This record gives sequence, C-alpha cells and structure tokens, in this order.
Amino acid sequence: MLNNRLSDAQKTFFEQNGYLIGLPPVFTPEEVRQMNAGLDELMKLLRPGEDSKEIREWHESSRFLYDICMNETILDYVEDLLGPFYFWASNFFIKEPHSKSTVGWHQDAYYWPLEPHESLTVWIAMDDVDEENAAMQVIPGSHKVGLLKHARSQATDSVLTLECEKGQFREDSAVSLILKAGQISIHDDNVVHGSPANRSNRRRAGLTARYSSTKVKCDLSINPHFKTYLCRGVDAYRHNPIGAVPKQMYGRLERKHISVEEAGDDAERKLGLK
Ligand SMILES: O=C(O)CCC(=O)C(=O)O
Repeated sequence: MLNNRLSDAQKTFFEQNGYLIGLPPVFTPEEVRQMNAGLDELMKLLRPGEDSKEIREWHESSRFLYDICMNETILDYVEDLLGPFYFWASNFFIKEPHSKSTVGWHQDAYYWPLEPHESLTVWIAMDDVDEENAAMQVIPGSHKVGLLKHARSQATDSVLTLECEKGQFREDSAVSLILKAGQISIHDDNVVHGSPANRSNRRRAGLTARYSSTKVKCDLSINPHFKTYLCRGVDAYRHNPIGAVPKQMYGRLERKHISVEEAGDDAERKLGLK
C-alpha cells in the first residue's frame, strides 16, 4: 500500500503547480486493452447521432467504469491530496486521428456548482499521449489566482463553450502532460488547462474521473443529478446525495449531467460568476 502514496515532493509539486505527472503506470497493458474493449461495449449502447461525449457519469450505470474510477492506487493518490473524499463524475475525451476538435483553456471549477473548490481530476490515458496527438496542456500555478473570467467560445472546434478570456495568463508557459497508456495525470479544479487538435494519425483517448473533498457541497438547484460515492475516510458533512453502485457491467444513463455550461447564464449569475 505504501508504494501508492505520494512523496512529500510530489504533494508539494501539486500544491505549487496544480497538476502532477510522472507516476508509475496505474494500469498494465492488459488492463488498458480491457479498458478499450469496455469502451467499445459502451459505444455499442450509443444511439444514432450520439458519440463518446454522451458517455457521461455512466459509472452510475456501468460497473466496468465504476471499478476503473474506484481503482485503489488512484484512490491512494487522491487521498494524499484531498483527505476524506468522494467520487462523482466521469467522462471520455477522445480525439480521433486528425480530429480538429480542441478543448479551449478553462478552469473546471468554473464549470461545476461546487463549494469550496477542493476537487481534482484524474485523467487516465487509454493511448500513449504526446504533443502530436493532442496531449492536454496546463498552465502551471494558475490554480492560485482564483476563478478567471470565462466567455462563451466562438471557436466551433472546441468541445467546451466556456473558455478563459484572453490575456489573463501566459499561454507560452503551458506544459504538455505526456503519458503512456495506463498512466494518469492529476489536475486541480482551479488550474487552467485545455488541449489542441490531434495532428497525428493516432487516436488520443482519456477517461476522466473527478473527486472532491467531503467538505464540498453541490448546488443541487443547478445540478439536481449530482451523486457521490465515498472513497476514503468518513463523510462528516453529509452534504450530498449518495449514488447506488451499478449492478450491470455496461449500461446507459438516460439523463444528462448538468454543469454550469449547460445550465446557462442564469447559473453563472446565481454563482456570482458574472
Ligand atoms: O482531455 C482533454 O483534452 C481535456 C480534459 C479536460 O478538460 C478535463 O479533464 O478537465
């Protein structure tokens, strides 16, 4: 168990920079193969016109996804950064070869009706990821300056519509999170991040799992579907609804998760973001 713990240097790096890479692979090549086979099974559940972006929070209906996000090694790392915490969201970010799709610069905390900002994301690489095939990029230290101004994106290639307004940070300080399949990166909910188009003939697929300190409360008037799964420690706060562990291996979730982006301008106003 001790092997899965973060060193003091890694914790300090995360605290100062808002992200962490360089951890040993969490998943073996065989497990990565199984993960990709499981993704194929989930894709079979999509309806005509839907794509992998629709597979959101399906850990509530697919034991396959739930088990990946509840991987003990991942939970050990997250516990070192958050203390008692729960798991609440998952989705895939898949860029096919030569996909023009980008992810504009943003802070996750802007998207989520969660307080306080004590959440993080584990990005699980399902392919080898480098700059050619659109590795995610982060702006080191940008998690320390609070929420930046976001505006609706005009860039049609971005999969997100709320992006940081220009001039609030130096884009040339961006660091690419280069990973081998089976490795993870971790990023803070306040760190500015995004990803460019895929310039290669290789796919770039990642699965994100989102975790929050038990101190974190969701505004259910904005996201009424919010469900939590306690991972480590005791939930002394009991702020949020608890999810049921899925029984079936692969299953659709019929409703959509709601972020501030989807809830619209009223949600931004309600949270004091504009
Ligand atoms: O995978 C990407 O390109 C972006 C992922 C992202 O924005 C996130 O994990 O919050």
